[in-house]
Amino acid sequence: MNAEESVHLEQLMFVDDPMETNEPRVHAAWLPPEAFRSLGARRVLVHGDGLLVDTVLHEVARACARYGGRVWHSPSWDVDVDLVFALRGADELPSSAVRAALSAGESALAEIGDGGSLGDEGFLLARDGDVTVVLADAPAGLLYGLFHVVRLCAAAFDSERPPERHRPALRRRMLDHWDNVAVHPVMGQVERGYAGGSIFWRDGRPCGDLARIREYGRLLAASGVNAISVNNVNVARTEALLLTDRLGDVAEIADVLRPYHIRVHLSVTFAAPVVLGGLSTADPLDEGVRAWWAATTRTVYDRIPDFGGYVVKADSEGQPGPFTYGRDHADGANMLAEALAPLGGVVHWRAFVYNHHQDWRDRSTDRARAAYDHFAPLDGRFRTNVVVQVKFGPVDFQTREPVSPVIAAMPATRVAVELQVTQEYTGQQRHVCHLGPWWSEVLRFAPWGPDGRAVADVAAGESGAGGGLVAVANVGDDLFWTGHPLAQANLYTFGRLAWDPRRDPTAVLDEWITLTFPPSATADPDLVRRTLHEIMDDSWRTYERYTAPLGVGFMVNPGDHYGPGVDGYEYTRWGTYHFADRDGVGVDRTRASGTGFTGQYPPYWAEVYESLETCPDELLLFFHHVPYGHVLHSGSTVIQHIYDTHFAGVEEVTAMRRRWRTLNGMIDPAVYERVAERLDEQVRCATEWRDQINTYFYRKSGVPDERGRDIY
Ligand code: GCW
Repeated sequence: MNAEESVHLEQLMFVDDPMETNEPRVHAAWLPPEAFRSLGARRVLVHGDGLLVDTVLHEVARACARYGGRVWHSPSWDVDVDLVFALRGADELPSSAVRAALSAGESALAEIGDGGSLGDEGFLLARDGDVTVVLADAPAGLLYGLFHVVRLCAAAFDSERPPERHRPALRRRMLDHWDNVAVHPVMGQVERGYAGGSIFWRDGRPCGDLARIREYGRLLAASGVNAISVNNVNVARTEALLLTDRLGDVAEIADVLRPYHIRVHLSVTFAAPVVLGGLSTADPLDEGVRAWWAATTRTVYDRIPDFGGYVVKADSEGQPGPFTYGRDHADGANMLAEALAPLGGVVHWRAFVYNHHQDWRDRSTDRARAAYDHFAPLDGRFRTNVVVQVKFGPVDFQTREPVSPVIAAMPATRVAVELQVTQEYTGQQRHVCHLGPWWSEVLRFAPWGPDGRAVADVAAGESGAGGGLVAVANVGDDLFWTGHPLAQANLYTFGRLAWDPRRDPTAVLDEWITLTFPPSATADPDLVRRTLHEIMDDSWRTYERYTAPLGVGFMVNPGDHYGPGVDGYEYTRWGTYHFADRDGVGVDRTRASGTGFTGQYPPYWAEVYESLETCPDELLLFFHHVPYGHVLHSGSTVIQHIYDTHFAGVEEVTAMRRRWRTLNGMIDPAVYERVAERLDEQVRCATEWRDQINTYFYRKSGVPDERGRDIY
């Protein structure tokens, strides 16, 4: 070893002591130091160069410093190792042992691969005798390979482990932050945020905690997320400036996230040429407007060369858009796409467009129809770097909705599916509501019928050209990142399902549990694992049971969307109604007698949803208005189902709380206390839901509960 190498090694062994003072003092989520024990006790060689390889090196060095392992970066002498991370195509190493391991990796790849390419982000993990080999074509693959080794713990070093090749199913795996730069008078610092302030912005300025943003990037990389938008899709005056005067603030975030392979995107206002550029119009067909966007976009890329692109909410809920100029969404999106195309960027154009000034007396307007009515006719008109970003359901992130028909209606368009990790309608991170099973159902749904392609296939697109998966983030400056510590699992699960939408959500949850509550640091790991599964696995269905019944949706308090408000939206302009009267409840969306929404689906589902006989119980009231005595496939009547599920839901929440209490003293007391507190609130709120819903429907229908339980 020469002197220079030895200095380098010293640094690698001791850099970044985890106790150093700039370490963010926040909960470690799914990357506690303990999760790195197995890796950190090994002799590790990292081979290759570049920013992301440095990140791998840094991570390994940190783990080794803690757990006694060693790390080398492309050494020029022979070393004995347990684990090799290598970029294919990097220079040959003099070490014969390492050369042998690498060539074993290559042969494993030839055996299981299809010509050997691992892609931009993929990696291979294989065993060669006593050595584990991780190979990648590109540095990002090594980074993802590193976190795979962390997840596997000791299993990564199991000599019997067959070779595995991993590649993300979706190219873009993106989180949208609805964070405001300036505090919004109604929505606050983070719109629909339930985890404190923003990690990016505070009171009109960058919040300045770059260590925390870096830590966030690290967590996201370990889950598989590779893109992020850093401000709310509702873009107000201060936020608009991020595109120009305040671009430096965005660049700073991009610099911090780059080592974790996360590209930064920006939500922009369609009116930017007017509000920022001083032009008299934002007409997308105006030459001056196009030139303004082109020049502005070039400036963005000068500053942030790997900038991802724009996110746009246009002509929706009061945001400006092309309608003002008599243009359509394709005109608007294509103009931005034209500015971004030469620089490699995309525009995520949201399809969440509907009339939010509806008259509740008007039964012909149906909010569920709106996105399809606006966008399906535009299929084929969008440029290739436009991604139409569609909420997974036709209404608005409800606990239960059918899948949006737009997803199947735009074969000539790149479509991204948008999920909501922030729990706006699913308990606002005060309730345990693990959304993995719900997202998995959505991603596996086959819009053309059971034998056809799934939603995940549309998001993936032909040879990876789809729009990907996007979700609204649930993170804030809270100590636990997500307010409710168990809501971290939703964030983790989003990333993992975006990487592989076919994964079993229970297995993903299990992975999260192992990382977050490492067995080696837990008194009774089996009990902890079992209890968390009992509490979380079915918690989305539990939440569904005590809230709006049978897919009818909403019934929340207007404004903040928390807690029961059965008629809260019934006579408002927002277009979300249930139409309950003394005889029945539900929205008739059939072609035969209703709004015709069922006709927006391809034939298979159009028929299934149209007919009372075949419509699935859980969506019955989304598609049909039925009498309270209507008998469900389950054999129960609608009214009895409402009573039964609401009583059951509260019992389940009470059981969750009881189970949680058995973990007292077994896990981090701060986590224990925070969850315990939130479960008290969940029991209170679920009880309120149960009693308000049951009482409402009992008073409307006059039908008593068969089992004579308390209804008021
Ligand atoms: O669900 C609704 C929210 C709005 C949000 C909107 C959207 C950012 O209540 O707060 O605005 O969706 O998706 O644009």
